[in-house]
Amino acid sequence: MGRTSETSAHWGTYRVEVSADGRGVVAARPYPDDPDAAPAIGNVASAHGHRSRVARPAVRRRWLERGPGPDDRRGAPDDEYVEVGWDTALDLLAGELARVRSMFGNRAIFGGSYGWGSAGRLHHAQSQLHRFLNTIGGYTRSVNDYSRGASMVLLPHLIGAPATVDLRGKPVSWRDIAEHTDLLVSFGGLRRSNTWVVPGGHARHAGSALAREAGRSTEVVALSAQRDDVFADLGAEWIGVMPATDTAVILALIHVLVTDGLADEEFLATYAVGAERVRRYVLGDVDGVPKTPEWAERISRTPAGVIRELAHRMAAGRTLVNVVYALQRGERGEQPVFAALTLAAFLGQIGLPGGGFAHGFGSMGDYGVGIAGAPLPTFPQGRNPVPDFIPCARISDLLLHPGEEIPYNGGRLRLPEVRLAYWAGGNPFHHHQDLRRLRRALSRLDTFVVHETHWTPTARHADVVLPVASTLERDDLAAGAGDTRLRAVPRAVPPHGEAREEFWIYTQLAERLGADFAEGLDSRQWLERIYEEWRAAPGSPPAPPFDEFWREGGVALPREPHSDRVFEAFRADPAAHPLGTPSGRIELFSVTLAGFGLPDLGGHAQWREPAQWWGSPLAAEFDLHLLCNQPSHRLHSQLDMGAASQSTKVAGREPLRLHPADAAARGLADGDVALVRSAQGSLLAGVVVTDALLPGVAQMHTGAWFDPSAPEVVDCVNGNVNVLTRDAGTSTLTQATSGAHVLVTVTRYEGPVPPVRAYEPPRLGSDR
Ligand SMILES: Nc1nc2c(c(=O)[nH]1)N[C@H]1C(S)=C(S)[C@@H](COP(=O)(O)OP(=O)(O)OC[C@H]3O[C@@H](n4cnc5c(=O)[nH]c(N)nc54)[C@H](O)[C@@H]3O)O[C@H]1N2
Ligand SMILES: Nc1nc2c(c(=O)[nH]1)N[C@H]1C(S)=C(S)[C@@H](COP(=O)(O)OP(=O)(O)OC[C@H]3O[C@@H](n4cnc5c(=O)[nH]c(N)nc54)[C@H](O)[C@@H]3O)O[C@H]1N2
Ligand SMILES: [Mo]
Repeated sequence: MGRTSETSAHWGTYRVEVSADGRGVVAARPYPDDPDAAPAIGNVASAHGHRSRVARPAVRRRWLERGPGPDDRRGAPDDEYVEVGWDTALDLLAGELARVRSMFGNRAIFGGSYGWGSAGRLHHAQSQLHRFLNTIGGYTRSVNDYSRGASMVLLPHLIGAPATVDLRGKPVSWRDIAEHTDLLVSFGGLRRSNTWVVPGGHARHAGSALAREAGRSTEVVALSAQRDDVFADLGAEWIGVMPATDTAVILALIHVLVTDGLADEEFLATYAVGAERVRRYVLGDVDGVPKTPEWAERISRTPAGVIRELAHRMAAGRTLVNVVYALQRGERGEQPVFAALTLAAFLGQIGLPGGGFAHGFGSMGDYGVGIAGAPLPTFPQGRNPVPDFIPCARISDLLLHPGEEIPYNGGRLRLPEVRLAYWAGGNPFHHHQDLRRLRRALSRLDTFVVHETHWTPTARHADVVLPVASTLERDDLAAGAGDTRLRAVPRAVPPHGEAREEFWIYTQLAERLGADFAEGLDSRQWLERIYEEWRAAPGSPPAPPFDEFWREGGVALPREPHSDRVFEAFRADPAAHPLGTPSGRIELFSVTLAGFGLPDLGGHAQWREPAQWWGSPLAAEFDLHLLCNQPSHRLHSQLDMGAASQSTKVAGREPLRLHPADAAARGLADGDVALVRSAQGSLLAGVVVTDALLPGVAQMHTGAWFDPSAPEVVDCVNGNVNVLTRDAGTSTLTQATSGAHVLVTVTRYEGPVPPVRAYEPPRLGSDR
């Protein structure tokens, strides 16, 4: 029996058991006192030394032999890599960075590198990459995220930037709900499995116990196309709504409040602008269409009587309106957020304890835990002198349309000409939409560089792949926002094969390029430095010197509740504490947004038909609405080859859930292989029949590794939903991802079923 070692991931804090020789990971086990440990821990041991680990630096043979340049064979299943020594790899890469910089300037390097990487304050993959690129003159960056990209751009116009930050960082807490809230209405389910994940990880999973506690005193209603979308033990009431149609239901709720005299006129007059415009719109004065519950039923299939009754219940007591992130991750995804905020304003409870508007319950594990949290140690990134950027979900547009302009947030962005993309800590073949289009986009690059622990599909599209040490193979510090403990995360085992810390890689590259990345310190010294700088900073809690902290395994963080909330101060005195909007109030009609004159978003919340919904012309051919949401047994695509993730697979690939009527109509039963097609692409999936879905709705999790090894059959044999989704911005305002859903058609797959090859490394040759 070997040692055990404490570690931290985005899916929690747990213990790994090291093999007797000290090199391998035998088991990973949750702490017995973790009230809701994540099943994803069960992926760690099997994935750690898996054959899909990148063991040595590798260069694509075609790039090595032909030099940098566009190549439409990037990612071809039979593409060969040449394993090289570190010196060769670093010389080649430094030479290529120097070439791109001198010929095209630093803006030709795309270093946005979106992705979650792993938990850890020092070895944070993006911070490390950004710091390195800044030391050599900067890079084209990306802004916003795939999680809440539409809301991040929309909400500052409606409530101002500080209140937008609060909505994520200082929301109404589960305790506030337990104490004050009569009714919690959530658009989108409160999924327990989503709360297993917290950016940076938490010492223990506190959220679900708090949710359960709240569920004892507060009525919970969830509107979703899936009945099992809510904590099973929350006793929530389910209201079915077809995907992407919530806005219609919300407008009808406002309609009832207005027509039945339930709107809080005083709140609207004091704290909001534009209520009159909304009123005229919902009454139909503007377009001749009153937004009645009957109108909403025709769009959403939610019964009119249910909507009417819900409006009355919401007005009867303290009500909190929650919107999960997924609702805005679709075309016209701003509208449900805009409409729900408007609804909360008509109810008049924004800024009251347990009332108002929330945007994150059921989406992230730290949401509503209610601890303010101290500042955390960070690795400084330096300054990026390059002004160019894209909203992160416009990556394919960037590479396919250099020099062109795209509309964004009321202005226009010119897309720079990028020659080299450098990715560390993300998996665009997991996160991006329309993977066929992404492949075309990546083929335009001169050079694609990827740092990875595993041969992900993204690594398999890269020209230079550098193997990096995983969390278990390096010393780090970890904590998430609102955490109770800053933890030491000691290295459990030595790096796999020839993998190295990214810190070392950037130090070496910077040296070759005449830049200074490390300031003369090694990574252990930097760990101590960021800890000591944090400890000395004003606002940090009392903490021991580094050596003692490391020996103890961590230090407690204060458990203060949130204070100085923007909405509370605003409610108490709107003149003294105006919101950061042009009017200083909640803008239910925004003159700014209206003034942008955008074709797909106006000054107030509106029902705008998205491209992907059951009523669209496209639905004549693609007759099922597929929800593509977060996986329960992994984080995104991470460790998909691990035991827990693999235990969820059906017929050896990602499951597709279908309503019994939809399955029967297609001759499908549990365990069958289905062919799923959209206007964008096709995949194979394993069938699960369940009455937890509305008829006409299907569901698959994101995160199965893209497997293009049988192109004559489908685009992905392993069931990666992003071959199906459409790469269209949420709107010309926000330009965020619209990956949450897509219209599809499903049939029985009759041919011989191709094997899944996603977790095999590519063909590897050697220069030795
Ligand atoms: N259709 C659809 N698509 C979606 C979504 C959806 O709902 N539907 N959700 C979107 C959302 S919200 C998000 S946040 C994104 C997530 O997208 P990503 O964050 O890109 O997904 P991950 O699988 O977490 O990718 C992280 C990668 O980093 C690697 N990694 C881990 N540690 C390290 C490290 O220390 N260094 C380096 N270099 N690499 C490391 C992992 O092996 C993994 O490949 O997906 C988005 N995509
Ligand atoms: N276990 C686990 N937890 C995770 C993650 C993970 O990969 N694994 N990823 C994390 C990340 S990065 C993020 S951003 C969050 C995302 O958090 P969310 O966006 O909240 O998560 P999803 O599971 O994509 O969607 C939640 C639910 O919304 C419902 N839904 C989708 N579209 C609609 C709609 O149009 N109307 C209604 N009413 N409901 C709809 C779906 O039924 C879905 O189950 O999750 C985080 N939590
Ligand atoms: Mo996310």
